[in-house]
Amino acid sequence: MSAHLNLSCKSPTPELKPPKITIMWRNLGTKRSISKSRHGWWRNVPIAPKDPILGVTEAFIADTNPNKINLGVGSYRDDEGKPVVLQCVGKAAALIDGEFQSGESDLSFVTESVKLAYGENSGLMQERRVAGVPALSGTGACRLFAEFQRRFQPESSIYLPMPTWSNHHMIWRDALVPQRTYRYYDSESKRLHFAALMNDVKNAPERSLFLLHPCAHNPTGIDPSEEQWREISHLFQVKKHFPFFDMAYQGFATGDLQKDTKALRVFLNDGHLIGCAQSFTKNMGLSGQRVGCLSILCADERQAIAVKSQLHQIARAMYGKPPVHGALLVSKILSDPDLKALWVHEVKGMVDRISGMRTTLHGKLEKLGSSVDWKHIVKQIGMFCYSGLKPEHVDRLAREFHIYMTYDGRLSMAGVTNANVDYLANALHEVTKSEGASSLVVSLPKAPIAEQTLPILADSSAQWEEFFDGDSRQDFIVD
Ligand code: PGU
Repeated sequence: MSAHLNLSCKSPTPELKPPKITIMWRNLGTKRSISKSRHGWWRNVPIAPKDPILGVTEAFIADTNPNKINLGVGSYRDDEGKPVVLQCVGKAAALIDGEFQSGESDLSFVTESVKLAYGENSGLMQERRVAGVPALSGTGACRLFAEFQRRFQPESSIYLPMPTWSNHHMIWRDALVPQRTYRYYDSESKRLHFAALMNDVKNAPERSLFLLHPCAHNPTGIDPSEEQWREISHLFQVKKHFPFFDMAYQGFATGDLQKDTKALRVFLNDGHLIGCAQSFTKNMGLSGQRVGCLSILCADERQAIAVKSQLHQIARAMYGKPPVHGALLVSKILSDPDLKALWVHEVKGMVDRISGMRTTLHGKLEKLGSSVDWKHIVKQIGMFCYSGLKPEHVDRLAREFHIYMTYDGRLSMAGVTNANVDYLANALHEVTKSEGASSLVVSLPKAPIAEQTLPILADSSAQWEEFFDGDSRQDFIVD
């Protein structure tokens, strides 16, 4: 402003104003007008709702109490509550150190991942019918598939189990794929609601796409038995449905990586074409590397080439290619017999620790004389216990005991250790003292979680209650 005044003062006549105008034009960009336009662009952007899972970690980090426990996110921790670098990963890292990290590592990573999911001896690889691409972990693999679905089955919906991993709703919402749900869990018996599931599969229009958790279902910790998978697969054949398996926890259901693929084997034996998202986040402890694989089993090699080319093209416009370091680690471990044996052993170790903690926690609660029936802690499998704790319990646990979990009462058992299990058992006993034996019944969300703003530490549990009406079957469409 002062520059403008000084210069204009030098102008002897009004005709010499043009340079002054130029300067005035520059001066429009003064502090005030710049800041105004900067604020203008995104003025209408509201703060995004907290993520139901990641928001729990944020609240945990902000808590300074030394007794705090994070049972929110499903990532493995050792008995000291620390993230684990598996020995096989450390050894593989030393072996690939200095290796030229070119795009060529893709091939062996995808081949090894597909063998792990579809079976070593499956002839599918020789038949070249599997279109597989590396993906940005399990999330990225699901997102890529959702995008592929929208492009090549634009009229289709995705059927998601109710309940499911909350991000499934957001992934398919952002891909603009309409969502439907199918019943999965019976809150009263805390078991698979098999009859309802079959009913919903049967009543879905022919040629529907279903997302299935092949093992260690998140959040319920309940999987169909092999016999039930056979029945589901048979019904899928009759209805010509497409199964998309989201396998984020291979190994965590039984401790045996191969046994955990039983759902895929059943469907493959029945001749289905399938899709599969694989994640190495949990079973290799590679959370920071974002390593995953998306594969689609096609009718023949020609189809597989076309599908793969489309997957590559979709990924190219979204993020190019995933980083190769994690994929190199995984392919090294899967292709080296010694490293693979070590990995298999370490997966078993993680699963045994979690199931040991289930037994210990259950025993402690019984010892405390809890009136609540906690048997489901030991009956459920995988990383989570779908406890049945209500939002008000979750609230109290966070406020009074500094114990954090998602509002649906899901506890990540991987966060339970010998050092904190007594404290946790006491807290659980304390907040459920007034409950009767059968009172811990989960209310299932009545609408897609992604559609609503979830309270993280709600001031009143009434906000949470809005999400529930006890009706487990909800159909909804995202426009
Ligand atoms: N699919 C399911 C069923 C999952 O539970 C998860 C992770 C993923 C896919 C994504 O796997 P990434 O390999 O990590 O991309 N669910 C965890 C982790 C936290 C989160 O929401 O990302 C959980 O706590 O539910």
